[in-house]
Amino acid sequence: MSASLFARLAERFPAERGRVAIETAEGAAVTFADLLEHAGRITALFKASGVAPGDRIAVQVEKSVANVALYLAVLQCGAVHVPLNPAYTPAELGHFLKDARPKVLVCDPGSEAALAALAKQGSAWLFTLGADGHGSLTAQAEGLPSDRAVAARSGEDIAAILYTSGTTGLSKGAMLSHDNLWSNAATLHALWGFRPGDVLIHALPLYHTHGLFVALNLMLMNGGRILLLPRFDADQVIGLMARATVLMGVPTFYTRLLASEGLTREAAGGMRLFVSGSAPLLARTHADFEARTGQRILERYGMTETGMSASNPLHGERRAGTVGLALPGVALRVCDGEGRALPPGEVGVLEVRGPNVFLGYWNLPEKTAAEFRADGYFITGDLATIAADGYVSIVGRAKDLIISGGLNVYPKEVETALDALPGIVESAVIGVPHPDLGEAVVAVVTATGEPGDLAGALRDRLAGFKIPKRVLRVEALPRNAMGKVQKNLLRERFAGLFAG
Ligand code: MCA
Ligand code: AMP
Repeated sequence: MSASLFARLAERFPAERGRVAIETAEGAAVTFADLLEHAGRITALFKASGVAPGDRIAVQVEKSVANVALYLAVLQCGAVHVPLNPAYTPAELGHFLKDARPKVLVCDPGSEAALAALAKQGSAWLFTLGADGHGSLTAQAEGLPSDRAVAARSGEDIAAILYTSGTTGLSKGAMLSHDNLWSNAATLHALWGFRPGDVLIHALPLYHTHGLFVALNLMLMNGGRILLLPRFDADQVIGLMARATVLMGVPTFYTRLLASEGLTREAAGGMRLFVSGSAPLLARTHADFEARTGQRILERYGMTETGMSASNPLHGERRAGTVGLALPGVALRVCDGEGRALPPGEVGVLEVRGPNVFLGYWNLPEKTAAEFRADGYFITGDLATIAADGYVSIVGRAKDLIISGGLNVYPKEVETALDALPGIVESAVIGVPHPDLGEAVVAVVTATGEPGDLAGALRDRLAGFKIPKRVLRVEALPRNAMGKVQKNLLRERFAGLFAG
């Protein structure tokens, strides 16, 4: 059998294709037959447009069933899926298109006009997902017979490129192979005890690892049924719990669920699994959730470059404040700066090796080489300890990264955008504890004159989630003897900014 992720997923679809794969918030039931039919028609259109295996297809669309069919179609024709957050501005998108050089860009009808020039510049076909728009993929695919051929792929071929920001401020494309994605989904499927009849509340976006490769792939291989919500809404999710068994979310989901009075033991009674990841879950949230629902959240740890690497157990101790044990087949170690393994309990940088670890960064062989040890371990940049019994705790980050509501923000990118604004002398962007988002983006700036509405001025350059929630003006940024800005001092000084 081909190692194509599409082929492997489809092989696990229920023989009875009339079974429901996805239910939408509007109550539409989409069967596996519908999904395959839809994906087949898009495949036919892509082939007619000259898409060949290995070509990149960039996708910047809102979440929908059509988005799922599109993802499957990209895999079916052997192309490389490049999902992009719809919040990215055309300015941000320019970099991804220049780097990935996609053959096709699919966007929402509303952004067609704004992206036409970019697509043309990159010689990419521009399609829109939805009935409207000049280049409606939906309308054009509708008239075509559904193509059921699946392009043969080897396990090492690239299935997807996911952009993940870099310390230089420019995003790097993490190349994930068919084997990477399949092995991780299969491991989690077994580890978390997925079984026929499981129903997942899907409230995560479809452009990141968590919502796409963990939640979606797992449920597709389980044979459905997904309750697909366009976005996270605490009360809606609580209302659906009576009909569901599993929820996957970022910590902000859990703090928002706890903020709703509707979250009770009864409401959550039919659920068998609550998974949290993408950012640290506070031990307090863990405890509060258990007190309220009687259920212990299962926290796991992952990264775009590696998929999931560690998880608390389904059966056995789910230890709050830890991300559990290395997944079966995955090796984790904590090392000093030179890659020497440290004894249990000592803090160092977490390194990972296994079938889940990506192929490297697209177009960046040197950057890729710098992030791997000679023995194949990938250096995560997360600070961790591993206890004698194997439980891993993420205790900090060696990389200058802010995780806000489960979304990554690289300070350097925001600082570069701020520094380009008139009146700004220099800036330091930090993450500050925030009760809803975990960490909030805060900018500390020095400026000449009155800088005005800085956040507003960033709107056409940066996606909304990267825009500082607060901009604080200071006389001077604290520096060490080397002249480096001491962000730790700024973090301490402003730690209470959002308290209460
Ligand atoms: C939206 N906004 C945010 C965020 N999301 N600001 C800061 N941080 C955020 N995460 C801003 C918008 O720009 C907008 O601002 C305003 O908040 C309202 O936007 P809206 O879309 O209504 O927000 P929301 O629905 O409240 O979304 C918050 C959210 C969402 C539910 C936490 O961000 C979310 O679903 N996050 C999950 C992300 C995720 O999937 N992470 C996994 C990455 P304005 O009005 O000013 O424009 S994968 C990963 O990390 C690894 C591999 C792993 O281990 O999983
Ligand atoms: P991303 O770059 O979007 O793939 O995000 C990956 C990063 O999210 C990791 O390197 C960690 O810093 C963080 N992360 C993911 N899961 C957890 C977790 N359970 N606890 C703490 N940090 C996490």
